[in-house]
Amino acid sequence: MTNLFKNIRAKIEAGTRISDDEALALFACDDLLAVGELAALANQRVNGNKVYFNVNRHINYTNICVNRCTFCAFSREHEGEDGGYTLALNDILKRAAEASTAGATEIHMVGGLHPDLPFDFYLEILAAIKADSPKLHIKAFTAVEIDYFAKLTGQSPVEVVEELKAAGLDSMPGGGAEIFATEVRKQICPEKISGERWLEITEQVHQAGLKTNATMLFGHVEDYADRVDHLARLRQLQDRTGGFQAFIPLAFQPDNTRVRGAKGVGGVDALKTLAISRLYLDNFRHIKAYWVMLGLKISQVSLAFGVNDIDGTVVEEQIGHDAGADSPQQLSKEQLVDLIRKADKQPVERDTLYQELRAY
Ligand code: V47
Ligand code: SF4
Repeated sequence: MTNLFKNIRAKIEAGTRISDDEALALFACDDLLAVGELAALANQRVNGNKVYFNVNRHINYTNICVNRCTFCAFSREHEGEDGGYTLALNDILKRAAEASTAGATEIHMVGGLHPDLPFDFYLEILAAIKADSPKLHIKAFTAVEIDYFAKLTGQSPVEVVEELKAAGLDSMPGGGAEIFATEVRKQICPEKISGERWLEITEQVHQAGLKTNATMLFGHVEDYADRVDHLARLRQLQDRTGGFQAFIPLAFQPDNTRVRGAKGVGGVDALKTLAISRLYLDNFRHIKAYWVMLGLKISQVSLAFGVNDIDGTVVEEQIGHDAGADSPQQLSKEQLVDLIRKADKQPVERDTLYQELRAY
């Protein structure tokens, strides 16, 4: 084992990448602190002591979804079902205006695949938010929605992205990636686009000039080899496009879901997964701890395990909370700054494209 750590340290110092086998060995090893120390070293070399956060607001316009992934406690089949909803355009605009007034720089907007809403609805939302609050960056939709809109309109994903861009889309979040391996997708999201399709559409989005993030939903039915395969495919795509900004491992929340036997993610697994992501994804500058799913304490500790981004104020979150996340709904800027400072790091407020707005 010591050889493993020695070799990886030498690779970090030489700026060469770790192999799939080494990543697997790290997942299998019990020495969390040794993995974390290496990840902290790798992070320090590119990001120094800075930890980024932003002031943002999530808007989930509808939870009606034709996919019904088994891990998703958020979605409903139709409007009449208990808890089913679709926000009216005015409600969406109200939330965006409130965000803008509160100093937000970003709207993070995703939702279910609604069977009846026309593509124009989404174009209208983008254009109306931009008209009201031109300075807000709109980070919205994922490869899953792009594929759905393409089917809905008979257009290619590239044509869909161009229309969304023209209406106001500025970048895309990293959702829908889950775990790329086909066998895992069959169990947790049989209706969702394949991992290959997610990667193909994301490549086209990058080519169209939009930055995106990438996520990995972990802690359900996948094994370590599936996680490494997921990371490997992301590293390859990033080599080709450079279009990913941040990687965000999402800790699975099991309540109200239909994933059998999954117990949720422990702190050790969460920290190890974040640290290995930092070590393996040498071409991703930012590794993000999404505090909604990880909880505040693990998120804070992760800043010593290779993480350099702690997401934002969020304000209203449905997807994780419907599945039992016990984190708060929102954090103030002051709380984020305090959390980062107490981890002995320098808080830096950023915009969506990682331009530094204020260092604390
Ligand atoms: O794609 C669904 C996940 C994602 C559960 O890009 C669940 O900046 C845990 O992608 N337990 C949406 N996770 C959230 C997302 C995201 C969040 C924050 C920042 C960014 C970013 C992206 O949530 C879905 C799915 O993978 N999800 N159900 C659950 N029970
Ligand atoms: Fe629909 Fe997304 Fe939930 Fe899957 S994760 S059921 S695609 S809202």
